[in-house]
Amino acid sequence: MTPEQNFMRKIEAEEKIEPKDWMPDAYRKNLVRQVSQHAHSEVIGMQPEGNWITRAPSLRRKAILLSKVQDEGGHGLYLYSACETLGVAREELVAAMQQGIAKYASIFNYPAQTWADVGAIGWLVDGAAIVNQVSLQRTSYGPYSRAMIRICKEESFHQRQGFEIMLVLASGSPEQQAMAQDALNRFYWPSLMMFGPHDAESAHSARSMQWKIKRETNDDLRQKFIDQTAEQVKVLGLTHPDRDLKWNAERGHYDSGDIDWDEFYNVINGNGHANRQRLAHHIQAHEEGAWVREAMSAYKARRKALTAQQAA
Ligand code: BYC
Repeated sequence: MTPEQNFMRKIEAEEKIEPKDWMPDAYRKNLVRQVSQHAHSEVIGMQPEGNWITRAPSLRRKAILLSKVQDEGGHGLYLYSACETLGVAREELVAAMQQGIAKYASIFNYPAQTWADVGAIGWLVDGAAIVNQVSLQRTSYGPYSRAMIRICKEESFHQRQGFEIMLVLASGSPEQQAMAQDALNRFYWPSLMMFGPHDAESAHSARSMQWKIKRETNDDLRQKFIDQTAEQVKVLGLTHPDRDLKWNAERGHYDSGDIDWDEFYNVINGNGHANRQRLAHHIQAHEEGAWVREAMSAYKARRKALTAQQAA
């Protein structure tokens, strides 16, 4: 059996591919692309909500938000580590993102303007992320799959805290209800875009499905999210932003209106509301953190020298 045949045998038998296993170059490259972009999304995704930590309306809300934003940073770190097992250095990955070569999820280029936006992000953005990530728990690459299992546990808490913020606002004063409705209106469509272009337009899907990097297509996952969100909007008593949303008994799913793909491509090509600000902020934080990385390297070198001295 050739290494390629053995690789495909494992994929078909639902065995995980591990870092030291043989894998086609294109599989490795595609994984580095997806996993690193996933990591960048987690880290850049800290910014819209992070901006609200000092303005959260109560101590309880502040503690929860602080912890949620830290979780996202942790997700980024697991994912960078998973990506490094494919033979790339974290510095390279971060540089590609900072230079605008590697993408991150388009949703994080939308600003969080009100406290209700923090609720909508937890509910819809983490909600969309979970739908996708639950299926990625079964991805064929072992380290990515294991990172997803842990991340999903934390994301479900994030989604619930967001929904609870929305529930409180939606059953509050007329001003609070209007704020919740406005956040839903602005975040609903960009959340649908998180699943990527339609399957027919998706450059990587066919290959990724064949290699079981992706387990469900962009459109199938988006449909799951549309269906679950339609019911949640009813619970909140808000008006659904999609006027064309209609239950289709034959399909057993909701039919929905068209997504504005021009907006999607405009945002992923760097022209969203906050693209420049997000990257500038990341670069600044990265530069300010240089001394931590230097101190860690110096400490590691000292430990190594000490161990060598003791062994001599
Ligand atoms: N935004 O061939 P396609 C979180 C790009 S964060 C930007 O369908 P693929 C959270 C795509 O990369 C969790 N770009 O690609 C954090 C490709 O460009 P390149 C985020 C997008 O990879 C903080 C091109 O369009 N989750 O939960 O097969 C606070 C063609 O697309 C987007 C993940 O990252 C987009 N929305 O499928 C709160 C999930 N969509 O690379 C919450 C992991 C597409 O050729 N990623 N593009 O330059 C995936 O599952 C897949 O990569 C995607 C896209 C479904 C996103």
